[in-house]
Amino acid sequence: MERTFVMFKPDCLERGLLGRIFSRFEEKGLRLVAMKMLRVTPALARQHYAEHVEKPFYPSLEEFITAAPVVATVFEGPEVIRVVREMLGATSGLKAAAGTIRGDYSASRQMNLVHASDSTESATREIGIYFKKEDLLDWDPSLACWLQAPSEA
Ligand code: FUP
Repeated sequence: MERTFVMFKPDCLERGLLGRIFSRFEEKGLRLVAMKMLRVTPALARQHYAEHVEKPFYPSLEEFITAAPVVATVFEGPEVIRVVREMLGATSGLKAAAGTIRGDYSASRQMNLVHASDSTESATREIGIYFKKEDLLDWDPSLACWLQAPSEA
């Protein structure tokens, strides 16, 4: 089992798409293990996007990500890091394939609705930025036995 950090960005909440997009994660059968609503501060944005802070697009990215609340979550499942990245599609909504979240709902490179970790290292780092260990809940949904065979878990 893997865990990944998934953040529903300000455009998702401002556009009233949180429920619709969140339901895709539920319908896929991914297990929610942590969730909170917060406002990203400029300091938190610099920490989250550390690799981008020096890039020309960063000031605009920081303005966007701090402009309204976000919903930060952690999902668990087999190969969940790759699975969620494929559900999101390419970074730009203009390039993301139809059928992906960004392909279906975003027409922007910056306002692409949802962030998800791209590797085990970034998942560990990002989960650690937003959540304490005790915020991550171990639980076993009753329907889990209809989502994967025991040998797959
Ligand atoms: P992703 O991993 O798909 O979230 O994309 P990146 O880590 O490459 O970029 C992080 C965020 O920066 C993206 F969500 C969108 C934003 N971005 C821009 O606003 N302009 C750019 O030219 C590239 C990325």
